[in-house]
Amino acid sequence: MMTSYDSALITVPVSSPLHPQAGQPFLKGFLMQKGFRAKIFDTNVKFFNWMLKGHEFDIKDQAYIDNPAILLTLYNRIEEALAKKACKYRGLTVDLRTIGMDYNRILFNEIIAALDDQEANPFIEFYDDFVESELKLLAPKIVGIGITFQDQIIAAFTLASCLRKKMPGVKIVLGGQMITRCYDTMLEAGTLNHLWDYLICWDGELPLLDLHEQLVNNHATTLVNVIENGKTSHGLDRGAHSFELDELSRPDFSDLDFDEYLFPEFLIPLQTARGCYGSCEFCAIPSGSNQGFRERSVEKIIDDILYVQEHTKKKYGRKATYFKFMDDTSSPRTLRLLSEQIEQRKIDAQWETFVRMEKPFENQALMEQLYRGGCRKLMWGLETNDPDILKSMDKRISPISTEKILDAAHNAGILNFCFVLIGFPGERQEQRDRLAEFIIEKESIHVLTIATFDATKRSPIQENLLLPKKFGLECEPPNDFEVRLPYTVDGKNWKKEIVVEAQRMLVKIIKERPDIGFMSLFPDQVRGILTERHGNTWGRKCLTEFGKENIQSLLLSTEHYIDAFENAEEIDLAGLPEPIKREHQRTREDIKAIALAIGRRKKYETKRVDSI
Ligand code: B12
Ligand code: SF4
Repeated sequence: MMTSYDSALITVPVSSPLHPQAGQPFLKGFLMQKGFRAKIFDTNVKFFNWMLKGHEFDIKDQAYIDNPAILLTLYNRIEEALAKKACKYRGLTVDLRTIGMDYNRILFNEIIAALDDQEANPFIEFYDDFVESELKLLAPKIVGIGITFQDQIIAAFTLASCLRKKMPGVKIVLGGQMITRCYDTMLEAGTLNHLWDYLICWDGELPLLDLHEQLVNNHATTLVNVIENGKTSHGLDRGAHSFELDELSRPDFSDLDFDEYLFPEFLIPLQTARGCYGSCEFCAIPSGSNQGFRERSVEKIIDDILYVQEHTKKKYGRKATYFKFMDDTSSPRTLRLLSEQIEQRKIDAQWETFVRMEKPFENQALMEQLYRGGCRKLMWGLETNDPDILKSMDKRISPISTEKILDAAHNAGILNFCFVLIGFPGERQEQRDRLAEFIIEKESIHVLTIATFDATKRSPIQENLLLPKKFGLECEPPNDFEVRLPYTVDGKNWKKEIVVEAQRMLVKIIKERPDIGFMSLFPDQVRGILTERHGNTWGRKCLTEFGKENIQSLLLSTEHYIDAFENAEEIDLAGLPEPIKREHQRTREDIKAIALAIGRRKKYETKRVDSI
């Protein structure tokens, strides 16, 4: 007999199909610990496998790791197969990182329109089948749907719509970063209200537990950070119900089938911390979690690793060895203690994480310790090397320290991935040129991604009313699922200018540093594992061996892209390097929104002038 469940927690497409997302295993682990029966479904990876039906890829073949060029071919073949299947739907494009649809996922009305359009929306057929053949059998009282990325929005509401038809009694709970950021506009518009019963904001563990107490055990509980559909007041407080990571015994991965992921090894998401103690002007990441920087104790992180290794050994006959800490930022102290434990206890585990350019990392001995204790890749918020811009950003790092840190990590064998940010308001061309030179010369930068400045909802620069005057920044109020707000700097469409500048900079960098260009062809998730096998300069080594032609065609298509972009021509995305392809969709969306906003403002100003 099939056991019934209290809840099903569902990851929806599209996010990376190379590994599971972290949210659901954390939520399930906590609910199980409190005595509730929850089951996770990663319908993201199931959707990718559904799209790839009929194509055979021996994804677990270790030859992929031995030879990065073969791995690259594998991912190209997968993307070709995805593109072929996507053609069956009007306006659909799907690759390993993004989805494009005929409907704008950001606008509530367009989301509603997508829910009944079988010709354009593949999720209708996909979820009809999933709900009928898998979910109904479990008879859960609650279905929780996580929406972390904008790319997941249409799939999430298609699932909700299907649940309303096929399982009308089930309570639909939405949570995750998109809900935390956009619950206000959702409530104000009400357009999607028939598709959810509860929204949960910030960390989900405690509010979801309260909801289980109420809906499953019929206990009267005060709901904090839960929005009940139909009620006019809600107990929302980012400072309350903060989840201390040590309250969790362990995240629970048992429902996931790691053989489904499009990745030769297992990549396991864990966390050493929640929140961030930085307060960079442009960044909304800290506002996505409850207040405070909260760390998991090293002892518990080690337990998580050992438990996952035991579980994978038992279930798949081989243990997981590669871990990714899905932190906003990890502290130097915890990473040091963790690496000491891994080394002393001879645990076969490698890991990567997100870090701030902080002084303790300058220390060569610390970096070597981190390497011996499993660290293979660090993702740094470099942003720029210009001291004035860093100060305006309130980044609290210095260029001198930055160089020392990158060199120390490089010398220790760790792969340095840098986030670069172009176009912070006030930035000048000569500052960008110096940054490009710095990157080209700094061989200890192995790979990077260049983003352009966004006025992000709930970032300090957007929230602080005094700052717009200082930076000449003016933003439109957020609508619908908009998290990057249309903005102008000194009345100009700054975004359009800096997007082109960022692309030019990327081309210049790739030309001078084809090793960076080569590495950027690979999905981010495989870079750390390739470092474990081939060292942190595998980009350079492979380039001489196989990559030159690849890079040349990459450069040509990139230059063509920039011309096409400037002239607003139709663009062929195949063959572009990852950072440009990824940014393309959202850039197009943003520039459209900004142009509309400027148009609206001009209309308003003309009206005012006319009336005066
Ligand atoms: C690690 C990370 C990545 C990794 C892995 C992503 C992945 N596929 O899992 C990498 C580097 C690959 C990545 C890439 C991107 N990322 Co990212 N990433 C993060 C980061 C730092 C942590 C995410 C995480 O796992 N957190 C840990 C888990 C435990 O937290 P959580 O998911 O938030 O879940 C908690 C709650 O939200 C809630 N919750 C979640 N689901 C549910 C469901 C229910 C039912 C309930 C009740 C509650 C609930 O409870 C959970 C536990 O408390 C976040 C920042 C952040 N703080 O979230 C950005 C973040 C999610 N990324 C972001 C972005 C924009 C991207 C990219 C689109 C960037 C780009 N332009 O390419 C890509 C897209 C990747 C993709 N297609 O998969 C944005 C999303 C913002 C938004 N929604 O608009 C964030 C918030 C950072 C930011 N810029 O502000 N990212
Ligand atoms: S940019 Fe990084 S360090 Fe700065 S606030 Fe955001 S997550 Fe924290």
